[in-house]
Amino acid sequence: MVHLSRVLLTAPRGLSRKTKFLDRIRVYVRGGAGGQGYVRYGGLGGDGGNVVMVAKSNKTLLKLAEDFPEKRFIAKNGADSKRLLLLGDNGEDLVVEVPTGVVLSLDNGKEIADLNADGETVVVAKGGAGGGPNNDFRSKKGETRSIRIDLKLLADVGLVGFPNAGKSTLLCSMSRAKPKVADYPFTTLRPHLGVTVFDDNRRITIADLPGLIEGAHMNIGMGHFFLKHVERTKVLLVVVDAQGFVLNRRSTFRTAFETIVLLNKELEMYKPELLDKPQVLLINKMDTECFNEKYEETLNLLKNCRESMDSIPEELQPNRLFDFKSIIPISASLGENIDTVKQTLRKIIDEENRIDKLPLQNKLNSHIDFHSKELSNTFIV
Ligand SMILES: Nc1nc2c(ncn2[C@@H]2O[C@H](COP(=O)(O)OP(=O)(O)OP(=O)(O)O)[C@@H](O)[C@H]2O)c(=O)[nH]1
Ligand SMILES: [Mg+2]
Repeated sequence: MVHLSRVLLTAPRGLSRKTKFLDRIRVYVRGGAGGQGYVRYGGLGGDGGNVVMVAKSNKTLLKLAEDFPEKRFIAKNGADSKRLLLLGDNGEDLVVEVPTGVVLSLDNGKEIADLNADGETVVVAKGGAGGGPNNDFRSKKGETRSIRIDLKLLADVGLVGFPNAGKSTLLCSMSRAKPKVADYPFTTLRPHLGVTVFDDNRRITIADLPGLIEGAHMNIGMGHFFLKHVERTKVLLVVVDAQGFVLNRRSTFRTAFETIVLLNKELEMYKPELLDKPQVLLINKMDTECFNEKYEETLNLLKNCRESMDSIPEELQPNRLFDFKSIIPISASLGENIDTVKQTLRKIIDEENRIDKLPLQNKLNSHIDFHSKELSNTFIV
C-alpha cells in the first residue's frame, strides 16, 4: 500500500503544522428560527435567516478558521409578530465567505455543493418559517447541519509520484513556481501550483503534490490526504525516477516499474475513477547512469504489465492498469524533453476540452480515435 509522508501523518487533520496549510475544516451551521405568529390578530412571524456560503478567490480556509475559531455560523431569528407590529421582520441571512474551489459535504459524505467560480453561492442551512396560517401560527426552527468544507485545487495537470522522483524540479522547469527541491524524501509538504505559459499566451496550471510512499504501518486515513487535489485535474502526470526508490535502509528497494504499479494501486484505492483521466508517464533523470537500459527495461515491463508484477504482493497489484497516452523520458533538472511534455499536455487538454463539449455518442467515438493517434516525439503504449 502506498501512503503519504510521516510528517503529514502526524499533523492534525487538514493542517500541516510546519506550513500552516489548511485544506479541510468542519463547521456548524444553523438557520435562524422563525418568529412567532400572533393567532388572535392573524399576525405573521418573520422567517429565520439562512446561512449562505459564497466563494471568494482571495479567501483561504486558514483565514476562515482563524477568524471564526469556534467554527459556528448561526443566522438571525425572524421577529415575532406583535400587537403593534403584526408583520414580524425576517431574520438576516448570514453570509460566510469561503475560498473558491471548495466542495461542501455533509457528515454522511453527501456532497451538497461545489463552489468553483468567484461569487457562486449556496444556502447551507435554511431559516425556519415564521408562524402564520400555514403552520397554526407556530414558527419553525432553522435547519442545523455540520458541513465539511474541502478545498480541492483547480489545476489542469496533477503531478503524482514517489518522493524524490523530481516532481518539484519539473514544476520549476515548466513554470515560474519555486517549490523547494532537495535530495531527501518529503521535501514537498503541501500542494504548490505552477503555470506553464506558451508562446501564444495559452496557460496550463500544474499542481505539485507531496510524494506518495509505500508502508503498511502508516495511518491509512491520512495516506490519501492530498490525492483529493488531483480529482479535478484533467491529466495525471506520473513522474518516476528511472533509478527506482528506497525510503531508508530498512525499506524494500522499488524499481521504476514497481513504483509505477504501486502508484497505480494507490490511485485505484483512493478513487478508481481517477484512472478515467488521461495519464502521461515521465521517466525522469535521463542524465543518470545506465538510464537507457533502465528506460528500455521499464518500457518492456509495462508492455506486459500484468505478467511483470511477480515481485509485487498480490494485494498491492491494481485491478485496473494505467493506460498511458504517452511515455516520455526526461531530465527535469537539465530541462531535457520538457518542451515535448508541455506540447503533449496541451494536446491532451485541448482534446479533453473538445470532448467535454461533444454530445455523449461522439464523446465515446472521439476517445477511441484519440488512442490510436500518434503524438510527436513520444512513445505510445
Ligand atoms: N540527476 C538528476 N537529478 C534530478 C533530476 N530531477 C530532480 N533531481 C533531483 O532529485 C532530487 C529530488 O527532487 P525533487 O524535485 O525535490 O523531488 P520531488 O518528487 O518533488 O520530491 P518530494 O517533494 O519529496 O516528493 C533533488 O536532489 C533533485 O535535484 C534529474 O532530471 N536528474
Ligand atoms: Mg517535491
